[in-house]
Amino acid sequence: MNIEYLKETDPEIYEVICREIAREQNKILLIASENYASRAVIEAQGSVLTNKYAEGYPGRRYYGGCEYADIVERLAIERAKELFKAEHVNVQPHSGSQANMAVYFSFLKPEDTIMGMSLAHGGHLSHGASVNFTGKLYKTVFYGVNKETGYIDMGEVKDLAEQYKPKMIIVGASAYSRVLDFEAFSEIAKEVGAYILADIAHIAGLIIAGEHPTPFPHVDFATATTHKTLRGPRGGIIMCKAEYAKAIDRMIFPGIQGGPLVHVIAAKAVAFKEASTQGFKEYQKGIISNAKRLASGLTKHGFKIISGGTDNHLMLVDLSNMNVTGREAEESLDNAGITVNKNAIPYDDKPPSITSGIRIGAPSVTTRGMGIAEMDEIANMISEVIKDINNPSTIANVSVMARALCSKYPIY
Ligand code: DSN
Repeated sequence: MNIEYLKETDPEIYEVICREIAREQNKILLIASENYASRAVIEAQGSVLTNKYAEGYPGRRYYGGCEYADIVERLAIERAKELFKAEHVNVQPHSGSQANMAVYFSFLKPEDTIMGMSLAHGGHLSHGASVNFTGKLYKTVFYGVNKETGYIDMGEVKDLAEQYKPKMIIVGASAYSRVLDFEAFSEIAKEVGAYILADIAHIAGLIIAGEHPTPFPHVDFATATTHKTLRGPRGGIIMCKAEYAKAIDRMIFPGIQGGPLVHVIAAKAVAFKEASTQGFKEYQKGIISNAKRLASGLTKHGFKIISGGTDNHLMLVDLSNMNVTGREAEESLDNAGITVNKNAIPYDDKPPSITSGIRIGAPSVTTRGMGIAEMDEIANMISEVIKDINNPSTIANVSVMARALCSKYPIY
């Protein structure tokens, strides 16, 4: 990465970025929501478009000099519409949470009831968690996963919807390894007269590639982030039916945001172009086969995977039978050169700062070209660390192996 001007101007930040590049290169990154954006995405995001104010929408701006911002945003919108087969797209949300906020604020009033997946079972903060604005503004009802199977219990979803009559049902997750049945959710929403929002932040790339069912035409709205399986810049996006377009656009600007981040929108457009290629489809297939292989490798080593495996890019590992907490595992694995995040498992008896599990995802290792054989190596390394978690020499040995593996797969 060429950041030579920065070296002259701000050696401290330059140094930190160099160290971050080395961290990303030298560790096996298994955080399910992260990825390595392409150089082209990073170049667009690092461009002079950051200088431009462009409040409004293409052709209807509140500043002069927006002719190139207009081209950028129109390209991003058209590419996203094509990829997701969506009637309308807004590419301005700065994040997934703001995308969700715009949907809620457009169609709900405070005290309305929303129903989402429980954060403790793999849902997301912005789907009604009590510590989030959604939990403070709205009444909330949560569905979860079945204790025995680890799958979402659609019978429970239906019963809760009938009982609480939510105004909006949210289908989406941050730590659920199975297929989301958008059609079944939408049937339930129709039956109780609820709007339906699909939050596809984690699985956007899989959906584009046809590796997960698409939410459209079943849902009213879909929100996503662009930096997870989609592999673009950090940011958000809203897709919706044409009838909701005006309300959504007005809520993003001027409702909850000011000037769009034109440089990020340019990088989103680049990512959408990359996502339209056959190579991207193969990449998404690779993510799933790597995730499945990691899950089966860990299972062979005696680890319990919630729901018994994965259909997507991630898995939740229950460490209770290993007598190790998620926090201990996260720390020791990172010291061994393998970065994961501690994660509550469904029905966890430990607090979120400790947890009984870790979440593992395959997008980043797949981006750098690793395949089945490497997944087996990684499963072995994880097993060695967790089973000998108090032994510094095991951690040191694994960190040498992790670094050697990473050196075969440069990220940039
Ligand atoms: N924080 C993200 C994740 O890690 O899944 C979701 O927004």
